[in-house]
Amino acid sequence: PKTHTKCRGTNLSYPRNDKILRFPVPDNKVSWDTPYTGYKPVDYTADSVLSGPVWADIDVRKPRTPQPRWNTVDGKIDRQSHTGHYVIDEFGVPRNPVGRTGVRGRGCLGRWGPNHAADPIVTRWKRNEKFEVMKNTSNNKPVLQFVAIQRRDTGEWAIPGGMVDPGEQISVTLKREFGEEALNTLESSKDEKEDITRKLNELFCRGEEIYRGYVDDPRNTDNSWMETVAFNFNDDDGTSVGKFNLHAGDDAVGVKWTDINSEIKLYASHKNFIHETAKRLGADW
Ligand code: RP5
Ligand code: MG
Ligand code: MG
Repeated sequence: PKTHTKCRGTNLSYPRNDKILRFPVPDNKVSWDTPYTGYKPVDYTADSVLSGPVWADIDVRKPRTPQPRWNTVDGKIDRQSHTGHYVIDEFGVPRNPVGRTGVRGRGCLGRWGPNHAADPIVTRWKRNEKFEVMKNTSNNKPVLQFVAIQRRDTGEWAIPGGMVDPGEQISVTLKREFGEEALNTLESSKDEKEDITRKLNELFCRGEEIYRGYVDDPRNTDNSWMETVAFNFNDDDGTSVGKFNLHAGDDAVGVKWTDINSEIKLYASHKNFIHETAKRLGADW
């Protein structure tokens, strides 16, 4: 993307900490190529990150700290960006490839540089009581629905995506996060889990890649940002996902089949991924 909007703004507070306000970055000052004299982003890394959980890096800006291997696979951690080679800035940390955000440090993200996620876009055609596919009467295009979750952190509706664990295959992350957030597998019994795994394997074996790259996520900073790989799994004849019992789990507080159209409001840049999915499947928008 050429710019981002959800991770900058005047008087915009940082997620999960409303005391941290982003330094304003006007549209024409996003690019690092444009000088911005007086640019003083706040330096913020959340306590939850500084306390050293397994999913976070150490503060590499401290002197005599071993440095990660940027722009490559560093042990099990993928520090490559889908956007290409990123720059290491004057503080020795990665620079956001899209531009300024008004915050430096890591905010509440664990990794310096790209933080990799995967987004499963699970879709079906909207059907009436007679199981007929419903159409938008003005253009005769079929209406698509997708499984959306409501995020605990911002309350916004979103694709049930999540972070790729170090060394984890994307295909595994997609299934795992869908299971955790939309089917609550973290709290289901062993039998239920086996049943869900079987059905998920069926549906998730045929997916279409929709997007791979930077996400305009409200947590992004000048030095840490979200990237994702989004895949669409469409239950074309309505016989597979329809059987699932949706049940919000983990960081999701709600889950539902959501009609897709241009009015939809979603977290981060998820609307773009949903639009792309609708286009590919020839659905109403
Ligand atoms: C977004 O954050 C990604 O597109 C993905 O949906 C999500 C991953 O973060 P968590 O859901 O784990 O917070 O940028
Ligand atoms: Mg999750
Ligand atoms: Mg998630």
